[in-house]
Amino acid sequence: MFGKKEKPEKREGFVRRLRARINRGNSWLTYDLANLVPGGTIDEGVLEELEALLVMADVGVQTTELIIEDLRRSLARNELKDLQALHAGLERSLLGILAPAEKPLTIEKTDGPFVIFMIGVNGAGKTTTIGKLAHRLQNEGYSVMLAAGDTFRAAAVEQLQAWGERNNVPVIAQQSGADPAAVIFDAWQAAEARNIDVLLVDTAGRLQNQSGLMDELAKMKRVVGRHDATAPHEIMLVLDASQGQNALVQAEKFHEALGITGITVTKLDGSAKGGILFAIANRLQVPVRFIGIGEALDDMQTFRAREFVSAILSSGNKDKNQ
Ligand SMILES: Nc1nc2c(ncn2[C@@H]2O[C@H](COP(=O)(O)OP(=O)(O)O)[C@@H](O)[C@H]2O)c(=O)[nH]1
Ligand SMILES: [Mg+2]
Repeated sequence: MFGKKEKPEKREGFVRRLRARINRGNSWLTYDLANLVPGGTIDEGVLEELEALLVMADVGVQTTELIIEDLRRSLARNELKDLQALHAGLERSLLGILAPAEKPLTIEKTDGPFVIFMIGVNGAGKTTTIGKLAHRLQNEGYSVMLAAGDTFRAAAVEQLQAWGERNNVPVIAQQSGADPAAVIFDAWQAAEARNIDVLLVDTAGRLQNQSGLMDELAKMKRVVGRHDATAPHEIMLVLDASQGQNALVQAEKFHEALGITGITVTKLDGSAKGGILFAIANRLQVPVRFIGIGEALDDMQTFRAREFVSAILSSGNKDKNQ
């Protein structure tokens, strides 16, 4: 990485908002573990209730199984004596799943621009994430250019141009209906000519059919590879957390067709659950780069496993971890 680091004080504000926004709604994320254990004794029944809560929170059956099995082993070893021990055991288990997914995006020095494709279904937050990421990369000292590869929807190009103006970065676009591969081909040349560090490529989320979309994305990938065989350097899948298990199904399809290298999970503020992050980390084994908790520019930050686990285990305002 050749840019500057993010500022710690920004990080603190984000963690506060993450805690506040993720602990909303009627789910296990707001659930006080104490309610599970009225008598204070941890037994198989408590673990079963916890299991149901995890599944409801979109952690997914397989991943939940992993967590409960882990706790069951602790129970058998008499390590879950009280609520505090259950809390600690759950925290350790959740962290064990999420920690391997914590591999922040680093912008490597490349011959041409470092190319990032933003892919995902309509409405997942691709264009917004590009806007936030452009802002962030500029703060870190990188020069940025945007490519309007979503030529399918008429408003998509304008939306990206608005983000370009807001961040004061150039946007390469053609009229809607143009071949997105041609847009990317041109954008790469423009970025190379202007010595741009990072080229952020917006893409469409829906075509007439799924294979049409995958073919289009694969063609964009090939075309940019003609300029630079190492590009795209990152294929970032954007997933809407409120889609729950559906997000995981989408991810598997995109991964199979294109080989994703990173994930951004958006709208954790709009989801009462958030458990999908554990399913993603466990099932896909692809790094989670960023998480989004709102529409503002600084509502997206680098994913940190420990921070996330601590945020979801803190129950509302009664934060026992602090
Ligand atoms: N609450 C919330 N809304 C978001 C977040 N990220 C994106 N959005 C909103 O989701 C909607 C769709 O985003 P957009 O970037 O257009 O999705 P795209 O179709 O994938 O490009 C917009 O209204 C965004 O403002 C987030 O982290 N939290
Ligand atoms: Mg878009």
